[in-house]
Amino acid sequence: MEKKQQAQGERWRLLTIGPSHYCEKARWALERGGLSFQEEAHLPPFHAIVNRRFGAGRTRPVLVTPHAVVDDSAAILLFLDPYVEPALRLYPEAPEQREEVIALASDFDKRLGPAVRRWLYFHLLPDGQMVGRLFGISQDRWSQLRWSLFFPMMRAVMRKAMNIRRDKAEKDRERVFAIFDDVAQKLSDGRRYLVGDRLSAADLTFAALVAPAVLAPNYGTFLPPAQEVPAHLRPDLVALQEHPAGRFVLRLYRDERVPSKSPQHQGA
Ligand SMILES: N[C@@H](CCC(=O)N[C@@H](CS)C(=O)NCC(=O)O)C(=O)O
Repeated sequence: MEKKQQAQGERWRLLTIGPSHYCEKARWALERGGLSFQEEAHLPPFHAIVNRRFGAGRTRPVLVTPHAVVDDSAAILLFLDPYVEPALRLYPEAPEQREEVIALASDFDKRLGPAVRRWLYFHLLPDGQMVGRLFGISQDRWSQLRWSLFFPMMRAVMRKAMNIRRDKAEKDRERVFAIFDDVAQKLSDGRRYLVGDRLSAADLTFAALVAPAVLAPNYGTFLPPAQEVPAHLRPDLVALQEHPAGRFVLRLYRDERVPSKSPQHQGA
């Protein structure tokens, strides 16, 4: 594969919605690859205005470099690979393995990411304080006051955009558990990674997308300790942590996810 180099002093920006697990995918890949970037987080719905300025679609993450604006997490991982030293690349050279990695990651993106998100937000959105912490809102009085005025509007936008309802959340929960079972089945032959013998985009995508549901230490933004999660949600999160697929994710977060150094900028 071709080799590209990030020029010294070149400005790369990762536009995020702080706690988003799709943004965590991109952040993890950038940090793992040793690439230099600045993260800029915005609250929804303001993120969409900034995206438009860069000609990007509606969602985050968006990677802005002097060479390209890349506005999808899977496309970002593919874009980054040539900039990363070969031993740390996320896509195997062998065509068959590469295809398998792309197919698995794409399935997680389509079916797992939205399910985890809607299920967790259904349970977390009632607690404005908790959501404020997830979004990195400062604890000072003025920030908290502004947040308490703004949050109801943001919550309404999120509920509508993601169609967050109890019946959907229950189906999402079932889907998350079913995909955990599928992944555990794959790992049951003792393999250390989903494809091949080192971390690939399939592992990273699965791990990042479920990290908030297993409260993975080393996640790039704040996740609450288990005892602060709503009591009725806790047993499910503990069950996922103890599930073989959950233990796999916690292992990857422990061994493969260097703690995030990216400074958080919470824009309006
Ligand atoms: N396929 C996209 C999905 C990303 C996505 O859904 N991002 C969410 C945050 S978790 C988002 O930006 N939502 C705001 C919106 O849709 O306006 C990717 O992988 O980057």
